Amino acid sequence: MSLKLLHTADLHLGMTFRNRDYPEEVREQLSEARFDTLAGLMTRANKEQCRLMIVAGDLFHRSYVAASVIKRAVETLSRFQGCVAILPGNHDYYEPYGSLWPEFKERAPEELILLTEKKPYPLHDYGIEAVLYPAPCDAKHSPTNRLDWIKELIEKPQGKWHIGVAHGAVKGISPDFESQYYPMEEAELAALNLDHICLGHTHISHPDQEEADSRPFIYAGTPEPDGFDCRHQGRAWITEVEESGHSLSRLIDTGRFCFTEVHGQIRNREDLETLQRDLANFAKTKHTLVKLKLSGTLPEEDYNARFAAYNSLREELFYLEVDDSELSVEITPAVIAANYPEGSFPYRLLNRLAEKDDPEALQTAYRLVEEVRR
Ligand SMILES: [Mn+2]
Repeated sequence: MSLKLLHTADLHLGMTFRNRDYPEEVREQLSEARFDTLAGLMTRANKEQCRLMIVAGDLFHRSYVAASVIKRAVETLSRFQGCVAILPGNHDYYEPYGSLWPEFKERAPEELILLTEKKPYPLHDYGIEAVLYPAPCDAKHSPTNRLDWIKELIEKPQGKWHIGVAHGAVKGISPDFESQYYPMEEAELAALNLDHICLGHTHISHPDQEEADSRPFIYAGTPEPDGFDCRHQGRAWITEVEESGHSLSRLIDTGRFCFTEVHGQIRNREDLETLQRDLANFAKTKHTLVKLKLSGTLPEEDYNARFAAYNSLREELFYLEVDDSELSVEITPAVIAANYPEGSFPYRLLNRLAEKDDPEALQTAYRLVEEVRR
């Protein structure tokens, strides 16, 4: 019999999304989605008949969260029919005298196992012939990882499968410029000689492919995207470890919201309309948050009406942010005459460029003139 498990991490329950100027309602829904996604993971894991679920850190966004958040997390995780092993990450790190994990433990049934100590956790009592080897975080930052105790272990306990669980940055995969996120090396992880290692921390799954065949370690990525630097649609792994120790993992889609950045090069009203249509179509299938960057030019009338176009698009999308600092009005002799006194320097300069039929130079000159005027 093989061991089938669901591997997730970085749920960040209790995240409030104050890092950006979102409307309150958007914030609430983004924050709520993280619970829905967790519930969806339970349903999926039950349907797939997984026996184990591993949360490789940052189940919570902070090491202090509201009691209601802890309560909901415990309730949701308890829906899983197997056992759930939860590692404290660097956001929800373990402090023996902190309130988070003791409160969690108090509410949790025994099928929810907290991996707070640096010791092997045999799962025989839960009917699983596996042993877990956790590297729990004990602070927000650390220049060293918590794998040492596994390296120093003289003898592993009896078990069919030996599985590591760690949270932090693997060099070359998860960015960590100041070496403060429990840095780990690929070779170091491979040398632990475990059948499989479930990692958390970076919000992007690794390897970046649908299936992973007997990798020493894999990163879960977040199951629910949390910002514009997270372009996937929410992911988790279902891993099957065979009797031989050979493992096969496949990525599953798990998220609700989708963050995307779009660059639109506009020359006329049709371009803007096409862009609007494309975005609206895209939004039909997903709850979409869009950062739209526009550049180019629009005829004066359309340029002046652009806010109405943004607003109608805003109705189609869950959230829209527009940066049109590089979009400008199309300069024509009529626009020049309306904006500058006849015979003035800008009037003469812009008209001369308009006659030369060099729209790019004309637009640049217009932008410079306007900058000086401000
Ligand atoms: Mn983290």
